[in-house]
Amino acid sequence: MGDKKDKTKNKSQKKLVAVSELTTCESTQAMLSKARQDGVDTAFDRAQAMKACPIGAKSACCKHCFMGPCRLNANDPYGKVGVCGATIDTIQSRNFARMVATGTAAHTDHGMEMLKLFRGVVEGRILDYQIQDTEKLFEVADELGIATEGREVLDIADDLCDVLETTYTQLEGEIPFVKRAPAKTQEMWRGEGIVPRGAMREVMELMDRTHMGMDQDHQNLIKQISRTALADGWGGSMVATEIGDILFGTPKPLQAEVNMGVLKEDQVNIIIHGHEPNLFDSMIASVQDPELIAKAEAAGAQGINLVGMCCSGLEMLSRNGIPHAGNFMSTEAVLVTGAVDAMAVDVQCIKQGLAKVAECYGTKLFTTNRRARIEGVVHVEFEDEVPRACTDTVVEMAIKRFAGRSAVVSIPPRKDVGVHGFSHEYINYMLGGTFRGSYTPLNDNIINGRIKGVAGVVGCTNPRVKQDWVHVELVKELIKNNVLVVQTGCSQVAMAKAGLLRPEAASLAGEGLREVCETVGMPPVLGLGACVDNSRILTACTHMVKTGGLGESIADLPVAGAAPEFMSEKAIAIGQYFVASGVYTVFGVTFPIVENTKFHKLMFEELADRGMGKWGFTKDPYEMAAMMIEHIDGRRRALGLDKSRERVLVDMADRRAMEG
Ligand code: NFS
Ligand code: SF4
Repeated sequence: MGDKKDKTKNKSQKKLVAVSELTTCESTQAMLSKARQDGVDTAFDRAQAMKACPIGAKSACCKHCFMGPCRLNANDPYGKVGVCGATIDTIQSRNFARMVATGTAAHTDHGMEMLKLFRGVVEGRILDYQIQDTEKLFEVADELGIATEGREVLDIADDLCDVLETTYTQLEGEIPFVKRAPAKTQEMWRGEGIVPRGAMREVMELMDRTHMGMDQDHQNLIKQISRTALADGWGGSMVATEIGDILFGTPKPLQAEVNMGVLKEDQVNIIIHGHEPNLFDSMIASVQDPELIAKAEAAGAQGINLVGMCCSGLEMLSRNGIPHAGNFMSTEAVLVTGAVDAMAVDVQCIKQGLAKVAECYGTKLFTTNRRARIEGVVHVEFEDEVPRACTDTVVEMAIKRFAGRSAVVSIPPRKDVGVHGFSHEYINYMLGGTFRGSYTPLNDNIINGRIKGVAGVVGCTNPRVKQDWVHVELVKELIKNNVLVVQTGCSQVAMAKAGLLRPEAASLAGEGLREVCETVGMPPVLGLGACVDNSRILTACTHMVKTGGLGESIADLPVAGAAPEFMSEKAIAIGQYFVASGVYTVFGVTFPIVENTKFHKLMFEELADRGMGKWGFTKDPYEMAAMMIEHIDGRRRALGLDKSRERVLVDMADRRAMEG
């Protein structure tokens, strides 16, 4: 027995992959090595020990009823069917549908919470937050047909709440932001019958249709899948972004620091990790409270250092320049520094594994949201009406932990400065200049070929691939080929650490893109914020179409999207709303559909024939870049833009001729 145990131990130790193979983030590497020395487990090592189930990875199994669960053979997908007779196409489309339903539910639930906060502010019940961007409020209200002339801000806001609420609750009709999309894109959606009614309605119907014995035609189910995903992109996520801007301010470019070096050994370090900006905003107020600062100083600290991680970290990085310690795959590693006195989490992408790591290094970990608690972790409930009750408590506990710090503190020194906080509004302003704020210069530079096209590179990091590596190699390849890159989520943090969000990174771009970046003084890679801010990319695409010269629908644009290291169901929902909006979207890591099946063909080819985008998949960043560039070139050819690059300033008549 003893022998056997030892052998197992040796075997699992042998399995440990060099940290340099697991991540290109040097801070995370250092902390992973330290964790291993300290005998602490992280998701990186657990991923090595947990072999991904190949049947599940391909979505070839079904557990939608208890005549099963049923497993089909991904290598012979039509060789058998489930007990009920379900084919591979039924099984994998239903599984895909549920991922989209979950991802959409996550973003729309987040959006609903934002709306609840907004309403509380408007009705005067919530006093700790205010409308900070009235200009944005007016713009959005105008766009949605709410009268603004001569009316009080709060009256307009009140109407806006009612209109935006329909995004979620409406039983019939179209969600409000559908009308933001280009007319031809809307027409395509209506033709397909996939304009969302309300997100709650769509998620419910999608769940219903994936029950055993319901929709068993993947060609029919894809419609509800797309409709639900659109309720996320043009619904839940878009509302979350717009309310975020109205309440916390529309981001404008600013310099900020990213990486673990933002932690300070001689200060009380507090990390906020999650997705909803209200917790973070309240924490900003708490750490500025003179009484709490005095308490920190009395405990021997030089001050209180507030740092973000993941998506709410990105929201506050973009809006307030709050430093950011790292993306999803660094959240356990950062605790290994021993320097984190408290980490408060709210919702989404919070690994349960944090609890153990926090315990090992004496970090006080707090859950704060009633929707996301972790067994054994102290819960300090956050309430919009009295937000400081939660965040002040967290600060006090952090100070206590600082005073009694016993863990060895070892902070990787690196921090990377970059420019963050772009928005579709700012792209307007930046490229257009103050006098002609418009997308015309962007379109012109695409038409004249200096910029080949635009790529959105977004999404998670995943321990099944080398952290940050696929993101960074892909983006380098894209900008080298004159593709302007826009970023959100954990990908943006990877870029910041690689120095690609600095204007100087223009030197890595192709000649045309470099010229544009140097003229404007912008980086070749623009950070737009959190994952819900992918909606900013939809809005930017819409502006490009409406500005003219690049076709009539989003599907005509020379653009492409990618989530090269995705891990979440939210990412699947995002991918599907981009595809349904007309964007060719390539994912890495793995793809949950069996190749050489009808559903695969539908998703990877046929959707494009209906005026949508389509999916692509590869793990290799260089191949991914090539696929995206090939698509962009194809769109340029279709628009007649493949001629000479010196065709500067094309006039409207020329453009019409090209389109015709
Ligand atoms: Ni997006 Fe943000 Fe990161 Fe992925 Fe998670 S933090 S919502 S899901 S892992 S990008
Ligand atoms: Fe098997 Fe059909 Fe039940 Fe799925 S729904 S578990 S395929 S019997």
